[in-house]
Amino acid sequence: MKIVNPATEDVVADVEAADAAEVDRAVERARKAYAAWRQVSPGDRARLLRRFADLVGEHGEELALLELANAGHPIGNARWEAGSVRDVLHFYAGAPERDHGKQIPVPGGVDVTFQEPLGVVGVIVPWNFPMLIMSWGVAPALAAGNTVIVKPAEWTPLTALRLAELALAAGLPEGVLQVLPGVGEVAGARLVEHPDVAKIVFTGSTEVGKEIAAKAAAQVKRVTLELGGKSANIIFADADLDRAAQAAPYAVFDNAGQDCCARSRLLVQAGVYDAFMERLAEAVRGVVVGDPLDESTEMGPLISAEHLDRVRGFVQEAAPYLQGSCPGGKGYWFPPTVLTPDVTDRTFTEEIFGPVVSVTRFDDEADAVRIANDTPYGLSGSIWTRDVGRALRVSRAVEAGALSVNSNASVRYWTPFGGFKQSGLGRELGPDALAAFTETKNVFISWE
Ligand code: TXE
Repeated sequence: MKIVNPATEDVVADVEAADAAEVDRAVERARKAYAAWRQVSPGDRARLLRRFADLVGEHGEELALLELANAGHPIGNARWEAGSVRDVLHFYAGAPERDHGKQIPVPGGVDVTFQEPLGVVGVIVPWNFPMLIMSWGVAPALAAGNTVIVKPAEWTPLTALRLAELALAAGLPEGVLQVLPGVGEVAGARLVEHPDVAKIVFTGSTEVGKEIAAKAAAQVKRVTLELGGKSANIIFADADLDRAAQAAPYAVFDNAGQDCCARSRLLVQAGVYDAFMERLAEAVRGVVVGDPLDESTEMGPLISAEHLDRVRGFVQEAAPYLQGSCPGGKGYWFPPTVLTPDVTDRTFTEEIFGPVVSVTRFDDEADAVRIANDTPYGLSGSIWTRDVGRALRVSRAVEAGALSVNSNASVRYWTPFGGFKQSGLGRELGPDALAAFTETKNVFISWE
């Protein structure tokens, strides 16, 4: 597979794609490694994961530059992502030593619960945040005592491969963490179908997620799914309009809109619509799009020529209200774009996954909630208001898994993350993610 820098179109690597037989061999290695890994004492498992985290920290700049060259992320973002991978590994490294289980009072004996690992876990990763999303599956899965096979996206295997090398260098035994680059329909599909893979963690399109869920159901295989989104950014008339308008572009143009949490629907209360749009236009024109290596760059290119065509196709159907600027020439560039479509238009209802925001106006709180919920998705969203009661009422009413009030941010590794409705199944991150990588076993010991 030719790996291309999306900012320059240069080929930066040529990576072998694993076929189904290679997946089978990897599963066999992971199964053997599992027998030993689950016996590693909690303290030793914690120490190994901390060493892995420290190595990621020491190699942070290298990982950031690799992500930049492979996924086109601006250097500032890529550095943050490398730091976050380190932090996620540290966060879960402490878990093996705090896995306390329960002792439940019952008559006739003692009853205890154990959290047992599942076995071999397959983590199928998309191209939008390659190393970050990989760490969300890998860190809790390893901490819980599973072994892991990662299938990175076709476009972006480089940081995943480097992370696997760092895991080995940290002392994780062979076979505990493997990375198998390959084509989704071949290597990914085999991981899903393999009877010795106990669980699949998948982040990607809703379409493929549904297919994986159906195949997994046939084997009662565990799945965690993190799928698409069309999240709402709701601006009430009593909000701090300057702050809300300053933040709105970054709620959707970060990572060039290739973010499942992108607030790609902007809902503005009618009374402040004009005032807000004026501020928004200024903020959008200020978004710095360009060379990912430039420290001042805020938005890079799209991932591929195919994806650029797809995003262009959406925008061609609408007359843009406003477009920012972007470089011409080589690279898959698309400018920050604001649309004001009808709420039934495709640009308002479908995930574009590019730097495109569709704006509409609403009358009151009930109207805002109705529009926000009128979608099969339910991943994230923002509510901008100075009224605490309204913030709480609307937060409870919006059908989404990760909401923020007077903020754009969805992901903090301390807290649970995942979607309502067709945005996913299960939760990643936070303390509860460990439960998704274990089975609860109950043992009763009679004292009779
Ligand atoms: O995703 P795919 P694509 C959305 C976004 C984007 C669209 C298409 O709207 O425009 O999906 O992106 C692997 N069995 N998101 O086509 O195909 C594949 O190799 C097993 C949202 O890239 O879902 C890759 O590793 N695996 C999103 C991963 O699945 C399969 C992130 C995701 O690829 C497979 C990415 C199969 N049959 C796209 N087919 C988010 N939630 O953040 C593919 N794969």
